[in-house]
Amino acid sequence: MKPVHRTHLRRSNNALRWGLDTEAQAAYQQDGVLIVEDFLDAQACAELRAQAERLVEVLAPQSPATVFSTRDQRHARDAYFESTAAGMGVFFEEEALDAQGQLKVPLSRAVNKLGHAMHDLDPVFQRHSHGPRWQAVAEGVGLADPLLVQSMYIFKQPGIGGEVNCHQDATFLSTQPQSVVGFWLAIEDAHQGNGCLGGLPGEHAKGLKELFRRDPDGVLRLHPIHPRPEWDMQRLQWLAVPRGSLIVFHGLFPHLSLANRLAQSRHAYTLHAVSAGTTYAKDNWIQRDGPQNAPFSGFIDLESATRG
Ligand SMILES: O=C(O)CCC(=O)C(=O)O
Repeated sequence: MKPVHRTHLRRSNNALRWGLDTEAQAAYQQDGVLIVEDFLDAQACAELRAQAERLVEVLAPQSPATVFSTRDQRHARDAYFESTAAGMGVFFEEEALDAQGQLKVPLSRAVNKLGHAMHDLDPVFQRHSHGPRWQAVAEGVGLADPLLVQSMYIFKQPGIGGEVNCHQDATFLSTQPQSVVGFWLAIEDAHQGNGCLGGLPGEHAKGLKELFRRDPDGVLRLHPIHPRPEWDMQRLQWLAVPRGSLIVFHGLFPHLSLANRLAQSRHAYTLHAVSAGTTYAKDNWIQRDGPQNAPFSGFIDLESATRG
């Protein structure tokens, strides 16, 4: 089995623009996944990490103990979860709370993730989520007109960082035609021991398995798609990457991560973008149509707007 392709962003001949070379672009089309090493430098990773830790301190006291688990859908019924579609909130690890919802571990070790609009609402996350390098990767994988829909900072805490079941991101963000792309940035070295990402190269070609959407009664539910694709788990590859690497994957790329049972965390920052040229589903859980919500930003339009 050919390992997932690894590449670096390169300057074009006139050195004005960043880009992915044609081999990397072809590998992404074939596998639905690509690793871009040295995408973000150590300083930027440290800034994101420090800001995530500050946000936990600020946001945790206002939040109900909201546990996120892809194994069940409790979070879907939770008003707090929904309020973070265009806001920011903290979600706790299942194993961090006792039956009464009290923390069993220090707060800094208890949070599963932050979500879902730090890229628009927090200045540090905003700065590191936009710019020509992001745009170059998006264009290289065929997303010329990206709109950023959500961001998550995932802590994968030492000892208790929970498992993420095999899923496709197009399940949670639907466009016609399908256009979602996931950008997964390693804030720390990620390897099999601390729960790195794993995925099934090539299996994105089999189509979508499930759709998470708002039903007419207003409730978010998972619906199976027919015919239901069967994934070949023999194709599973663990995507161990050093800090600063970006794993970019197609919305239909099946991926997962195992629990982190080591004493070492595995922080990651993820962004999901869709094409502005597609129809964004009205029953997606994230909507920005309220009068108080800013529209989705692109990787570079926000940057040019703030530069004036
Ligand atoms: O970081 C992880 O463990 C899982 C992340 C993920 O599934 C995603 O970004 O879509």
